[in-house]
Amino acid sequence: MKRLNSQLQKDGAPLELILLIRTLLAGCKEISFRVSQGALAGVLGSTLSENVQGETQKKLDVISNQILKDTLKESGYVKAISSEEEDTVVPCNPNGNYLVSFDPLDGSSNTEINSLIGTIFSIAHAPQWMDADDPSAFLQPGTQMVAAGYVLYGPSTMLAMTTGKGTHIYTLDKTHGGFLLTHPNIQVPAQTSEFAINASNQRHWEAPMKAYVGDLLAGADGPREKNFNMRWVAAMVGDIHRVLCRGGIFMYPYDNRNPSKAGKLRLLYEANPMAFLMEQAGGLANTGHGRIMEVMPTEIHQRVPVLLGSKEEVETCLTYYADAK
Ligand code: FDP
Repeated sequence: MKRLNSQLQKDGAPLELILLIRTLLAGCKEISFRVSQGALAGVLGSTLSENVQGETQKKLDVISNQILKDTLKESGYVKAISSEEEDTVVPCNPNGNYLVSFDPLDGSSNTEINSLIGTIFSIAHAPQWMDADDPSAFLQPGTQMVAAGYVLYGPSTMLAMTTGKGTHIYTLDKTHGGFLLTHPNIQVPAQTSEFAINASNQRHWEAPMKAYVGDLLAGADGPREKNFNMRWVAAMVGDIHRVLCRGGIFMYPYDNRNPSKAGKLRLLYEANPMAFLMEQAGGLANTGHGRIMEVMPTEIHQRVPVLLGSKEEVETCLTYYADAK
């Protein structure tokens, strides 16, 4: 079975990017180990890393953030980091060539119920003109990403990643510690009869989303003339993994609970990396008003509405937005 390294080489990734990805994944393997300790993670600690010893009472999302920060800072490849867990950017090596953005532990409320969680990341080139502590360097549209992916900490630990040459899924072989290519070049089915949304927010949605989901729920008796099934892991990384593997549409739309927030999910740490994976697997990723990867960020913690998944289903959803104009 092919290893990560040879697939990255086959996809033409430059050596320094490969080394950076391997460094990042070394941190994720340690997170995987700590996550697997579950409730014991705060009690037993780990023998894997010195740098977080003594901090084992912290929550797993804080520990995960620290692991990734330490690992990437030491690598020398990274000029700056932006993390969902940090108020502002973390400067690293002033001569580093890359910027890394991540959500260290997505769906962290699932840690309490031993359910799916994961790390989501993206990598872009560091502009030469920037200072390492300058957040504006991160304000690039998603089209500038050179790699993106997630590591899912589930019954097995899996990596979904793209460097722009298709989306590949790997499984961590814990016997030798490497990621093996188990699902090369996956393709999201264009059609689906499965959708994912937190329907408890229905009364807060905009009219097009209410109409679209209303028609899905009407099933074979409504205008869609077929029944749909609903799934909600409540960790984006788990829901997107399902959509990548067997199709579906995932939505966290704009809602009017807090009009100052454009959505719940973060552009840099969640929406953009998932959009890149989805598009590389033949799916679509949109805000309802345009392609996610073309959104020009105005600040690093920006939120966006997210509609992504099976191509034809996303297109159908978008017709409701177009009709509302
Ligand atoms: P969480 O707050 O648990 O980290 O990142 C936000 C996120 O999880 C997503 O992973 C998930 O899809 C969404 O929030 C779930 O939100 P709701 O609790 O509103 O359903």
